[in-house]
Amino acid sequence: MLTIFSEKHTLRDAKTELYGGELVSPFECPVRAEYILEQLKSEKLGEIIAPDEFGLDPITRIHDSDFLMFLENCWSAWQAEGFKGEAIPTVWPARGMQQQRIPNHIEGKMGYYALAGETSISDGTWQAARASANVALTAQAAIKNGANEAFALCRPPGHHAAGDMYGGYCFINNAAIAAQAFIDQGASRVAILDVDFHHGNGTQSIFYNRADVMFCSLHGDPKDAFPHFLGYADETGNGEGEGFNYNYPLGPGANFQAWGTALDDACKKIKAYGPDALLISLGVDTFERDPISFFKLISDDFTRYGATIGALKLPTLFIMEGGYAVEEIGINAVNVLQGYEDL
Ligand code: SP5
Ligand code: ZN
Repeated sequence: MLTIFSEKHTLRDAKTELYGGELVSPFECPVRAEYILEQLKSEKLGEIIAPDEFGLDPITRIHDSDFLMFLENCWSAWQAEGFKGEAIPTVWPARGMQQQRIPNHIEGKMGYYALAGETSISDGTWQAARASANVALTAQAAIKNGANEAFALCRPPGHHAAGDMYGGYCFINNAAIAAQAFIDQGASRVAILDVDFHHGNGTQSIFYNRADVMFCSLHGDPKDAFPHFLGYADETGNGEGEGFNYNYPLGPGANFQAWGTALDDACKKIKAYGPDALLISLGVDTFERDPISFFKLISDDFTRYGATIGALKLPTLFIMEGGYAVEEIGINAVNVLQGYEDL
């Protein structure tokens, strides 16, 4: 399997995450990508290439330009205030407050564009997020040009980022941009299967009104898990998009039996939809020893479900999302790819 990887991921190297009332070293850290890369090499999965530069056009198909300008300028505006720490929001447009007016002050802008406060913005975040989008777009182009599958080793991840919101360690929605690129190049239907532990709220909201991109997500029940405010089973799409969004929320302790049953159902929906391409938002934070999640998948389960995805026999683009048990992240991610290939 062809892998796309950019060394520029290291530019995303925040020092702080707001967790349990403390500023801790971020779970989403550079070594994650290095462990995956090492495992790809030692398992000889195939060629690993650097991304091409696609510019902002495919990104603005998904994200608002004021949001992108905010991401680009946030760190310098924050520094200009004389703040000593990394940029984190402290105020939000909560119930009963103005939802549409974008403040001038950086502290107001942070709250306007942030969906969560754990994710600090710091020097290099924008550059790394741009590179991550290029990784996804290069993998998309490879499939468009005839490859049957590709692995976009994206970092930072993307599935929590909406058209005008960042958070959950995500800034630019790599999967959404790649899906849109398929559509813009003539695909009639694209399916996105999100197997990250967390609900892909950004991807869902981007395509919620559309029938040309189906979204299916297996995740920790939002009653109990981040992002808490989206991902319920009764969110089934809106307008033309009605019937093209499927959520499978699962409770604490879900093992492969429960998770795999949900996966089988999602795969049935995808098969019936008959997409031209399948995107997998590949988070391996479903692992039993993930430090911030509560599913109980073991490493062999990742191989098993890779084969289930492979059985769909669709052109498949794997896009890396979460996974924070860093020592095992390479094994678990590559197990999915090998399960897919060895079918
Ligand atoms: C891409 C991705 O996986 N993003 C996840 C972002 C989650 N950030 C908030 C984590 C809060 C976790 N609370 C866990 C409590 C564990 N006891
Ligand atoms: Zn996740």
